[in-house]
Amino acid sequence: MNRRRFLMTSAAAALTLKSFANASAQAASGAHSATLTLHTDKTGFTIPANFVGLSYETQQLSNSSFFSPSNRALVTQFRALAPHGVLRLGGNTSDYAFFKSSPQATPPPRSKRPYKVGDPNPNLTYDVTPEAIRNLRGFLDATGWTCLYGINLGTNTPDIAAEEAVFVNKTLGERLEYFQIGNEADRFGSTIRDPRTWNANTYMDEWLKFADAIRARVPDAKFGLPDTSGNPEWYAVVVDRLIALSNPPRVGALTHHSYFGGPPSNPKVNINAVLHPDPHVDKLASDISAAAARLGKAKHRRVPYRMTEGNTCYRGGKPGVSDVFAASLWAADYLLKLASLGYSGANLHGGEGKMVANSLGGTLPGEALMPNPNIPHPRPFYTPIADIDGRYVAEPVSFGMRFAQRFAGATLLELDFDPGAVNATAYAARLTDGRTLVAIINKDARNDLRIDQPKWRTVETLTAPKLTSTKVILGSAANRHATLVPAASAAIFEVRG
Ligand code: BDP
Repeated sequence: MNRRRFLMTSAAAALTLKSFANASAQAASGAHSATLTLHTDKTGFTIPANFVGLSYETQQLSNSSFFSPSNRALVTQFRALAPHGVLRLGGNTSDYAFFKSSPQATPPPRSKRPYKVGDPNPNLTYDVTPEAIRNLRGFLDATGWTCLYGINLGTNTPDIAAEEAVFVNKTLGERLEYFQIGNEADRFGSTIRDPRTWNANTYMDEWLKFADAIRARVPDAKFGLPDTSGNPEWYAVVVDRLIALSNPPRVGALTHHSYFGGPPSNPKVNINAVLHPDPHVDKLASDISAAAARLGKAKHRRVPYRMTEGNTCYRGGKPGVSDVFAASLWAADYLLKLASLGYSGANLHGGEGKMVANSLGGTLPGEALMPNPNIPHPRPFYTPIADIDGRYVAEPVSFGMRFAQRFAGATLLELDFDPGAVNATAYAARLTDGRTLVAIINKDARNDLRIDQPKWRTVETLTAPKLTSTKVILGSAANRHATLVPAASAAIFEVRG
């Protein structure tokens, strides 16, 4: 009995699966062999059923028929993405929203501040009406999704915030996961607050005033915070402050955002870079998981952490990177990586071009990089669901999300994966029905990856003619043998035998 056979048949938990292609076969086929050891007895995190999520600007609510059950084509897109996802409302525009509780209600006065390129126009204002919230409830019911609801901290009052929270809580009911107050407040020092005094502590002073006003009227209210752009010092301060309170607000999750890079003009945001491992992802995970563990220890319960807004390239995405097949592979890998790092979910940002443009001062700077910005294209470039000529279109990013969605509800299994020189990643998990899946994402532009698992069955493949293709094929390839994951493609296998 050779070593491979012994390990596969032994009662020992580790199931070692080694490829057998030899060097000459490699040279002939151009494929490199991977070594994969699956530890079926070593479980990792269980991926929540509602792991996959989308993030939209709060200003989407200014059009009360957008998130509405009558917007059937959008309902269909959401359902195709995930049967139980999480819709997060926030973004830069959330700090300019006005909850218009009655036709007579008027927004609070605002202090004047200069316009700053890349941030919302200081005069941006729009109404969120009770009708928009009622329609949002219908939309969530129709999709099976729940909501993280962002409330304006930047240009609001605690009283109006509480008024809104009462209505949202009552209307969304069990479809509301938690509130968030303020979007990327760690950046307020360069936008809507005085940089000389703004810091994590002054943020918490303000945040607690809002949270307390809300709790006074919605005693069970739960909150996600600090929803920063990723500044680690803020989690630490926020957790210190929460631990010090005798009667702290309920925390639904610690949250942060993360974009691979940006802005679109940055040459470092390119296909090759987005497909390579990003140490920033691990750093953010270690910071937020440490903060969540510290808060959890003080509260004697597990505190979830969630990546509530992110994508390939901030400032609306980059043409040729955010809107092509490379972004599918990026999304598939990024979501499964976050799941393996214990995140409770991830919301990729998008929505209507006008709303995301408003979040950036009125334009999508990526359009300046297009040879012809008049040809139809997703606006913003990174959006998972685009509105192109009045039709909702599933964009490349959303196919990566659908790929990762296959793992929703599953428990991750430890695996040692050595793809050699090939730029590939692998994730394994046991589904609730007992089946074991392995996802292999070959992000290498040139090299095929040989896996040679004749007993495994391919259940899904994510492919496209080229990394720059805008059309993506997510195929269910049931029963195909698992021998190869070609360059620039991904596959999910069911482990058998
Ligand atoms: C985030 C903002 C969001 C923007 C996005 C972007 O929260 O409103 O749309 O960046 O720059 O930081 O694309």
